[in-house]
Amino acid sequence: VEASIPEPQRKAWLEHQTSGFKDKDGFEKEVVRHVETTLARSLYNCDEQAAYAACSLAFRDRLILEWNRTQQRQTFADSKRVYYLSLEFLMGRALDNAMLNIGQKDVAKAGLADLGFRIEDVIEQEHDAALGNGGLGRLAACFLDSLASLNYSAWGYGLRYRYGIFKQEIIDGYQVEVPDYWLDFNPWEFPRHDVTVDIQFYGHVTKRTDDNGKTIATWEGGEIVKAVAFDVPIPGYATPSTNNLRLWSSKAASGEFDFQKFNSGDYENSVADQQRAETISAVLYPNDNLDRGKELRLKQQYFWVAASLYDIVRRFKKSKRAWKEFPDQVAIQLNDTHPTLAVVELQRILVDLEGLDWEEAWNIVTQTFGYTNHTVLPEALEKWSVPLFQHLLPRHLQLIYDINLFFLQSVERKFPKDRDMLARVSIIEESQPKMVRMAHLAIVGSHKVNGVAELHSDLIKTTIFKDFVEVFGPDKFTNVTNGITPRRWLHQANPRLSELIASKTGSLDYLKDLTELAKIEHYKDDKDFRKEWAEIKYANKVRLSKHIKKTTGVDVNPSALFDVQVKRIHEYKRQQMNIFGVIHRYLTLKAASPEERKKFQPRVSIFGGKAAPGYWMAKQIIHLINAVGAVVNNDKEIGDLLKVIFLEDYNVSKAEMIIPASDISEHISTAGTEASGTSNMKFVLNGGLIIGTCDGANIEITREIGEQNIFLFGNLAEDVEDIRHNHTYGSHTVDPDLTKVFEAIEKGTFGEPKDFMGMISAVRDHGDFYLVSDDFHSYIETQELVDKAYRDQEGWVTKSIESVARMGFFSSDRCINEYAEGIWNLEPLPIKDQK
Ligand code: 8GP
Repeated sequence: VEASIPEPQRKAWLEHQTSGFKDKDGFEKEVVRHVETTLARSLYNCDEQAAYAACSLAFRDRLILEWNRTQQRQTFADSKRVYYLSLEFLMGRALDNAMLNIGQKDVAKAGLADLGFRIEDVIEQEHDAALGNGGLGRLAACFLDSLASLNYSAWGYGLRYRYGIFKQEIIDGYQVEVPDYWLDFNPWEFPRHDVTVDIQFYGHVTKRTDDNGKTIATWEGGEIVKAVAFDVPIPGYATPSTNNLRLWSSKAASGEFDFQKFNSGDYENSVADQQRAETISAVLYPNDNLDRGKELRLKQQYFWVAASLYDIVRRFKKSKRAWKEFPDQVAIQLNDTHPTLAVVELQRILVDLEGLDWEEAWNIVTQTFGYTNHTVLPEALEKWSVPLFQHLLPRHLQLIYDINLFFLQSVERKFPKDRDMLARVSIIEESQPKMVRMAHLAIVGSHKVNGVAELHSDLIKTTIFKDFVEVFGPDKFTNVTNGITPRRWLHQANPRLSELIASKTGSLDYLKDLTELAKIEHYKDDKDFRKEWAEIKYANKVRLSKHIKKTTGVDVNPSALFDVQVKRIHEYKRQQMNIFGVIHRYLTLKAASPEERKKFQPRVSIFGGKAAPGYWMAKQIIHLINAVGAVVNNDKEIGDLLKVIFLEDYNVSKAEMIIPASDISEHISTAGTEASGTSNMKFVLNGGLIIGTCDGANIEITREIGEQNIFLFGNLAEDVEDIRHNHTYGSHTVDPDLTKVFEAIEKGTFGEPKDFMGMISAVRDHGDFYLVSDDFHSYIETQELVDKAYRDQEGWVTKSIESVARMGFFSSDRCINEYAEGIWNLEPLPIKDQK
């Protein structure tokens, strides 16, 4: 089978393996069978798309067998499961991942070659599954990979959006959004038309008293929408474990269309119900770190949460256990506040439908849930208006009021007469209209609350959730620093580097235990190793250069320093500071003599990322980057010394190509604003260095890899508040170098100045909330240090190797094990129990 599967997993896996392809001939046979029968085409008429389809179907067949076995094994074991509820799963492509995790990419490569295809071209045919915005959604995807790889019993629950995150086109330097219709051909999902749940909305509540004097609430009337399950297999790496991701799709409960209306000639309205129902799961909201409070979004949340809980409860009830055992069998993790209604829904099921006492039910609920917070940005904290709740989910609003009442009573006992405290922690904000604060509900309804990096977890305890630390005590709040799966982000994205590392660590075992990377540090002075290390980076840069040429028409020199910032466009992430820095560099180059210019380190500044369609400032930033590129890239005097590239439609599969090609990447958020960041980990794992602020996981990365291997700059989180205060009430002068940048823009160097005035006046006239000017000088200076360090190529390679060697901590496996132990109380399910 595969030499690349680590021992002893390989042994265990082989023992049980009945589902892999015997050899390349076995694989080819299956591909041909699918081409000829499933696809009904002949081999002579098989293009790359058809080869992709057949290859995926062949691998899918293998996955299904293990998937069924895993589900059986988990059911028979009857042990605890974790359910990861996330409104976003940014999965990217599945085929390459499936081949590698099953351990048969070599077989597929050889087989496809026999059939006349290059495996890379076949992989390229797949459309990304892009059911997420950014870091939060990709984290959920990395977690699924780790949960399966570590043999945990786990299910993901999400929504099957018909349209994922939009495709971004850049037209005349502006972002244009195009719908992402990704379901045309998707072999990785299985519709379960037999697994459906009726979900209720609107209606009213009646209350009556039963014979024992107990109040019984009944939610009646309103509208029913059907949730249909679609299952996606999640293969673990080097293990037969294949977990399930269940995505819900919405459908009209009343069937396809209204025959009565149709027959009476009212054609349009005959399908109206169906269309309205299908709207619920139609589209992913394209905002990252922003809450807009739209009714349809709340509908999505309840639809998904209610269907998932119905499923979870149904599974539990089959075991015939007592309700008090529920938290021993079920852990539910809330990925941010989006699924917080699950807290209320479970209480409703237990009290209204199952007849449990309030107290008993509430104990079960709070022991079941854990809540992960991913941001402290106030504009991202979810709030829903009470009137909207009342209209859409009348019974849930009542339950929230009851939950709040009991909670506030307990607070009052602890802090008698502290009315301010009560107002601050209340789940209901006493505004006009009143609002339900979802984060408060999530904290009250969970037994653990975690942040995603040390600094972030400290910040939530001292800022947004400070009062809750006093109410519940500090132990309820914990930290689990984010991680990334090394399977996708090293082995898949950078196969040559992965092999080189394996040649020194002895095997690919390090992909299962990333701390094994430490072994490569012994080779950091080995000449051949260093040479190959540098060659791999160069080859990755050549590949990216070709992509740049193909998509933008710009020639870049792969020997230049590649400086990359790819992530969602957001003021707090400060792409504006980066492009201002690029302009500063351009002005400096222009002012230099031809002789002086020769001393400059050539650079390619590469940007990528989507702006939320309604985020005007983010779109302006994209426009400026493109406008600067248009000038700089065509300036003959500058030539290769500076190029500015905006890569369109940044997504997971593009990240897999871009990240391994970076020399330096930018993680330059205003200190205290980026909860963790995860691409910082991906870049370093691929041998790129980073320039960054003391924010999120950058701090822990520094601690692991050493200060000499990272370029840190800028103000610290603890000083940000005072600096902002000074901007407003003290004297605020713009940094002189930045002023020159603004002057150049205002002179029209990059086109119509008024197109960019929003960005300038945010800094100059509106308090510079993100401290762009305050950090600018230290940013520019640190960039000069980067240039200098890069000119010492040998020193650079040493930094690169040392950094990779010390990245073991940032595997999502470590992270998942921490959740399992500290929050879910969950053990892996040993494979030997299989059968
Ligand atoms: C993101 C954080 O911005 C990022 O730093 C972190 O690495 C990532 O989550 C994974 O933890 N947060 C969000 O995307 C976010 O909070 N989104 C909306 C829920 C507000």
